[in-house]
Amino acid sequence: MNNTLNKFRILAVLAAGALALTGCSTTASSDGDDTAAVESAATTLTTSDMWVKAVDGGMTAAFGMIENPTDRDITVVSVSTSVSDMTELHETVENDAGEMVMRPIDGGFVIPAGGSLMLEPGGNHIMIMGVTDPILAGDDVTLTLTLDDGSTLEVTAPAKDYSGANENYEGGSGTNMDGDMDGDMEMNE
Ligand SMILES: [Cu+2]
Repeated sequence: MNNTLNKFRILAVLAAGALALTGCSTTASSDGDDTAAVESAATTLTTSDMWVKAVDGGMTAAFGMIENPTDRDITVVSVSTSVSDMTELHETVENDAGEMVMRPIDGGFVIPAGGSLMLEPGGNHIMIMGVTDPILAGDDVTLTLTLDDGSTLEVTAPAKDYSGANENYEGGSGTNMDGDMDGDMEMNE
């Protein structure tokens, strides 16, 4: 009987603890001057070495490092930019023919808890399409990352000249997406 009683006491303590936690977070989010307020994902993620490939028009991409120091995964669900209203989150995968192709990634970019995600040519990247005004090396491009908790993170990414990052779009059969690409942005290599 003693054992049963102890078990009950432990459960009661655990339940009280859970209630205390719930109460605490409720207070934090409804009480603006609570210094222990829950932080949004946007205030905890850090980015470094963000850049955009300079381009005359058409398609380009943004790259860089995103780090997540928190103890939970954070997902980038979408990105908007100052240079286009057409963006996608892309991964690069090998297709059935053994070619590396890029395509929208299911579920967005997951930045693992305590880890990082590298966006780089030939890998994951932020695809920017339908660029109408030239993006020149040295221009600052604003990227706004929307995260899975609804918070947004604004990042400034300078443009630079880069001759790579000419991946084929999956299912594109080698044709230009908008017929408006110059020689620097051929889809076929
Ligand atoms: Cu892409």
